[in-house]
Amino acid sequence: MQTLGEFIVKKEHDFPHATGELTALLSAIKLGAKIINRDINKAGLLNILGANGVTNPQGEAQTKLDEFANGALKAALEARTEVAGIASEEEEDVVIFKGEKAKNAKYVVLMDPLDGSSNIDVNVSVGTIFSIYRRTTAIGLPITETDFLQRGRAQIAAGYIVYGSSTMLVYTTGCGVHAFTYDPSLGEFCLSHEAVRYPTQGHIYSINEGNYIKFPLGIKEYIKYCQQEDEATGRPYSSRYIGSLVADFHRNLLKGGIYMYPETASYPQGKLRLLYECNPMAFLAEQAGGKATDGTRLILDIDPTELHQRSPLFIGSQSMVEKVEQLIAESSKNTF
Ligand code: AHM
Ligand code: MG
Repeated sequence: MQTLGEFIVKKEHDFPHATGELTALLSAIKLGAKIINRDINKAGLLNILGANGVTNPQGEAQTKLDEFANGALKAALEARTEVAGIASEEEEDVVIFKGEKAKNAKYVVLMDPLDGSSNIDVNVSVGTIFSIYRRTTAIGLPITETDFLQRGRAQIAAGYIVYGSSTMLVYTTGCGVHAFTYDPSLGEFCLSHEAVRYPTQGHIYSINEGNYIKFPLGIKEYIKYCQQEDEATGRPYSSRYIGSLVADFHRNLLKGGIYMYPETASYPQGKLRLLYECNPMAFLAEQAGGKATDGTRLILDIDPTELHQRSPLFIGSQSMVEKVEQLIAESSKNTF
């Protein structure tokens, strides 16, 4: 059995100039994940379910657990010398850590501390998403928001923790995707899936079909395509939608499938956030042989302009993403 810590150190030895800083940073995320895992597992007993009466920067109701998870991860990262600052779905502005060590720290971290948190009150899987970049401001100077507004392609590492029937941490540093299952009796994440790849042919599509009427024509056509019978591609595909990006992505990664959150009349730019939801998942998808686009552009090639920028997302098995792209290209986009 190999623990996450041992695995990361072993991988670090593959890079001759590695300093161990990224390893230490990933350990901080691991610690934050363990704390979040501990508390969401007994959320119903701790009076930490439900809303906290605050709205987050996107105007969405924040839950007590959103606030708690944000605090836990932020504290774990701030305690380290490797992180200059963070950006979070739950924070209006970037948080620039104070002190000399932060001024000299190499990395910035973007995160969605508790994705799908509206599911937690009913005991459905939720997740934490993280994305790590090297700072762009020179070492020794205070970082600014610009350090966070980098293309997804520049990510050094990204991953998620899914708090499901078991808790798993899945990450990439650009050398494949590796998954670790949490063993609560040991308090350790242990390697369970090395070098994960999407199956060649997926059979699952995940989308909130309640929004069907508001979808662009290309998406409606793709849904029809998924439902048509065809032996060669194994259609009709199964429809599976949890409403937790991390959990839907995770299932589709292991079984083969596509997750879609297109632009709709209610969300003209899509619902998901480019920097701390789409980019990290896109990095993982590409590393697992899949694809992630906003319908026309690769997610990882989009130049961000705002911290909480939204984007449509089509992510999963390559052939499925390419099919939806084809149907989007063939149809007019302005037919809500
Ligand atoms: P959140 O970060 O506020 O939880 O929102 C993101 C979530 C995703 O996890 C999920 O896939 C999507 O929103 C569900 O949205 P909808 O309820 O509109 O289908
Ligand atoms: Mg989210």
